[in-house]
Amino acid sequence: MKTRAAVAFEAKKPLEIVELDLEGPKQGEVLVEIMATGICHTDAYTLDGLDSEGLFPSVLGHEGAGIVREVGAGVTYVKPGDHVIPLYTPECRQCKSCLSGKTNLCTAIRATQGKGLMPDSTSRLSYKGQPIFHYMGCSTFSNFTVLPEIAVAKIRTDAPFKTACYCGCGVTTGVGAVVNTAKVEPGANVVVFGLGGIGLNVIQGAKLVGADKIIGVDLNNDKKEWGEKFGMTDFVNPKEIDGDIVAHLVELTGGGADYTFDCTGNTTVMRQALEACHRGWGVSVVIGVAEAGKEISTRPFQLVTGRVWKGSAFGGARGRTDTPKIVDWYMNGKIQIDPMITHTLTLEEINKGFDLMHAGKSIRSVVVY
Ligand code: NAD
Ligand code: AHE
Ligand code: ZN
Repeated sequence: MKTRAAVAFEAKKPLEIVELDLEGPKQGEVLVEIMATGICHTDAYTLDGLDSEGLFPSVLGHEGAGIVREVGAGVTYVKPGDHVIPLYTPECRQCKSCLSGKTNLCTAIRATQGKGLMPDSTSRLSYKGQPIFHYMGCSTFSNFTVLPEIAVAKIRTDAPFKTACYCGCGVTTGVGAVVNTAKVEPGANVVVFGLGGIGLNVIQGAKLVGADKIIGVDLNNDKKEWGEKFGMTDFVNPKEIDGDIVAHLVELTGGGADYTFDCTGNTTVMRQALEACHRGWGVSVVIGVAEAGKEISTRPFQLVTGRVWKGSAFGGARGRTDTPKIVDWYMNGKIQIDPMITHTLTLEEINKGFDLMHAGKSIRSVVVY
């Protein structure tokens, strides 16, 4: 079949809207009509050529929601008509990682996913006879896409696509990092670095679990009002304080934060986030994705004296099990999504979404097909 898609033909070039050929679902795969997709900073990072796994030409996008239109042989989990969220962190429930109960990082199809291919090592997408790479196993910047059945989460049918798609990455990542990875407890002091589409969800997760102080750190003063909408109690712009940001935050938290979260992808900020933690027990969670070649460092003494450095992918959420629950939390009013969708675009306008993100003018732009 044909599908309209925004293709990343080359790094650092705008996406091009073209009609692609899409092969139908094979054994264990499903065809999904994507109804809406968010634009996450990770899409921009890959398009900018900063991802060591970045491949071109490819169809980016990993924050979608849609409807199953066709299923391949042997598919039992979903049927045509089901509403689903594509999962860049699938859940096979059979691999060593899934069975460990210790991680959400299913390994069943990770190797081919990282090569931009389906599990049988081929692509379903092509343009003028040449294969186009999939992206993060999702490629939601295509109106139709093919996914393994273990890489879709079935969600309730009354959730609007335009907001539910954000649970395919940003909402689940931010809220999940608080609830699943850090396990923030009521009364804790929390510092969130980077108040974008992820950081604001960390803030609302911290508020949800009853954190006490929730301090937001961002270079963009417009983010103060945004943070406050979701439960931030204090705002710090590192450019506007006297002296060192770490010392400032340690002072503000009465000795250091119980939990800090990096939602910037900047390795200098990651170090600051660790060092702003309380001696003896503070936990710092790296969520931001750093560009290829970057490394983090700190004095080992920071760890010897009890600070803990952790990372979180997709908020530690088990794809098929936890994503539908996050959608329920939204539908039941426990968490908010609507105010964060600042821009709704057509597929033809998708490059505007990247521009708005780079200019710090959007929280989430969503393309509605
Ligand atoms: P965004 O562009 O919406 O927000 C980033 C925010 O960080 C902006 O408000 C910006 O002003 C702020 N910022 C940038 N540099 C800063 C600095 N030095 N100090 C303080 N604030 C700074 O991006 P997003 O969609 O929220 O994504 C944030 C990061 O999380 C990206 O690196 C993205 O790739 C990553 N991410 C990771 C996961 C995961 O599973 N680990 C999932 C989604 C996104
Ligand atoms: N491919 C990059 C790393 C990119 C990365 O860390 N991705 C996150 C999700 S970001 C979503 O917006 C993730 O889940 N990683 C786990 C995984 O298995 O990819 C690189 O550095 O090579
Ligand atoms: Zn993302």
